Amino acid sequence: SRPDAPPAAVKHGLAAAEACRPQRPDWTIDQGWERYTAQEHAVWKTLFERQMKLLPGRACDEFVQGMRELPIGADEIPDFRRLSDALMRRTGWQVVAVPGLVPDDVFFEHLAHRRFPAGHFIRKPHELDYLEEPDVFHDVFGHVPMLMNPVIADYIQAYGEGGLRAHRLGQLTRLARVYWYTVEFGLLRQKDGLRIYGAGIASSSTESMFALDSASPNRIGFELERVMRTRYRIDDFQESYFVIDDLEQLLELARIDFAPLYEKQSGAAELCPGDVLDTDLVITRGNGSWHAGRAQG
Ligand code: HBI
Ligand code: FE
Repeated sequence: SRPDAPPAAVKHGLAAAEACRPQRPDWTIDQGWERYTAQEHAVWKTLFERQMKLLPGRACDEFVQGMRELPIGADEIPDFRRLSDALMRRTGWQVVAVPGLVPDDVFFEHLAHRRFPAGHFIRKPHELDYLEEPDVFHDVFGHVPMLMNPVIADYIQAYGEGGLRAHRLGQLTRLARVYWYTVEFGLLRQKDGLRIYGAGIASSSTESMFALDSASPNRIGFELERVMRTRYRIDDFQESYFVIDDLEQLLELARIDFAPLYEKQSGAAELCPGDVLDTDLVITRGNGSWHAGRAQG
């Protein structure tokens, strides 16, 4: 498994972004909606239609509901001003444009103020399934529908506040894992089976099939301290997904003071992404076939 260094993509992203100085201290830029080309709108359409075919029966009800109530469609990259109007009315969130990955403290500062930083660019036609930095499809299609839900809206704001504290305590690695295994790659148990709520899954056609249908990954009941110890992969599908029973579970999470947990865990062993423990609430034990056949990152 990979060492728990900061994700290569994050480092890369910051190096690239630093080359072109941010114009504003909060790293926001204008989306420049009028400047998108027909080809860029067409990439959006390809991605949008592909996901909308896959997500019925896979995405959780809250995701589908949020999508339905937003000005997001197949024909064009959404305009952040219109998204913000709809979000503001519902949950008080806004979408602001950024050039790509932004520094952790800048990211958290936005979330703590209910501003979701979204990449303004869209991936190229030849890299539909490959992303080094979050683009407008990942950020808008994956994240914004969930921000229409009041519970997620509060949870992500709390994550921003917790992120600022964790940053000061030097505990970002542990907090980032909680974000990764919930907001990005979380699964939710619904009455009719497991569903996707994580944006990293919902915005990826291959991973939305893999996460739910493959025999390879583990699916394990979410436990905070377990997840805080678990490394994650940024270069491939996840080896384990963590399942919550309802979104309210995230609200409880948002109320927890993490500082004593960081203290308590300072000596605890780190876990590899594919580890399964005797104490885990295993829903499906994966056979690991996908990652066994691939070079480790
Ligand atoms: N910047 N634009 C953007 N989007 C992210 O998801 C993001 C970021 N900067 C830092 C970051 N995520 C993560 O490293 C934190 O959640 C820890
Ligand atoms: Fe994301």
